[in-house]
Amino acid sequence: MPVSRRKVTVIGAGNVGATTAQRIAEAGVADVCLVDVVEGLPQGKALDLAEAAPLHHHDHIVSGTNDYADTADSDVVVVTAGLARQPGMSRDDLLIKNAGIVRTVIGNAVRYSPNAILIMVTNPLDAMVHVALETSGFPRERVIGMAGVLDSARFRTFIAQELGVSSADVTAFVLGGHGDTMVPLPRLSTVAGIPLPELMKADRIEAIVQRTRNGGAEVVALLKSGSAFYAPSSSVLQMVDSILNDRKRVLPCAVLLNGEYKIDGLVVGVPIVIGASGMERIIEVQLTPDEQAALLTSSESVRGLIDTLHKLPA
Ligand code: TXD
Repeated sequence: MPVSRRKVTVIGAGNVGATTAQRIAEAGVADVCLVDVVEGLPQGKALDLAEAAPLHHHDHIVSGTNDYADTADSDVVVVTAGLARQPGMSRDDLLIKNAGIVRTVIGNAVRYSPNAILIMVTNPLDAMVHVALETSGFPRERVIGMAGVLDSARFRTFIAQELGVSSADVTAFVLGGHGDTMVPLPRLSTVAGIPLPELMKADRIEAIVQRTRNGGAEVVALLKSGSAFYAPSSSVLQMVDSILNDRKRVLPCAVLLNGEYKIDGLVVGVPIVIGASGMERIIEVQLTPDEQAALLTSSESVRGLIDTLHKLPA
């Protein structure tokens, strides 16, 4: 009986991309094709990862390329390609440069993998999901942004550290955009089912929420150059694993809303059921007026970025 091997293409062989490739192969989830514009970089990292296979007891093929023909028939395409913000570069400059990169890589990738599920990682995340939706023409079910899994992992880590409990018993509910405008919902976050406000004072919760919002910047400040990649790549792995093994995990992901949460036509982080067909369902919960207002503010910041992009020639 022919065995069909599952294939994930990871575009961008930098910190997040290469570590994602490592995690996917070493978790035994799929073969990985690593792509970059820089010649030799994806090939070198893929060779190094392939040589680790005997030590990790997996048989997955890890390959590296600059040619999209090699990415053909991928089940999932993860996009990490992009620039980091350089000194003197505004957020808008970064937005415009990365939008150009994302348009190019998505155009190339979907030509060879028209049925793939796209997972976007490049920042500014929510705006890049819009660019990927427009460029690919894919339905919203197959274009999903990674941010909420990372934000909620950070939130869970800080809650567990504060309470001295296992992070495995902590669940965190996070809505909205990535970073500054993220909307954590402490009343729906729990420790072994116990609502967080019953275990922690409001001022400590607020301090942890702020630390979570600032989670990316905290790592950048310590590293001095480059940004977080271990927890981001673990977050991508969770999403890829839920898709390829049809686990139907309930994970916070950035998807296009068509009226859910009273938001229409914007990409926002919400809890979704993620499985073999991508985003299978959006889970809507009743929000308090304050929570709803915070979510709308978060989504409006995404609208600002989209408006900037649409004012430019494509
Ligand atoms: O939560 C999240 N979504 C994020 C997002 C968490 C962490 C990192 N986040 C963003 O992911 C970050 O702000 C960047 O926009 C991306 C990638 O971060 P990474 O840390 O991996 O950046 P690197 O190490 O600079 O890698 C980027 C690679 C690099 O090798 C470039 O040569 C490549 O992207 N690149 C390209 N590859 C293919 N095609 C094109 N056009 C291209 N341009 C650059």
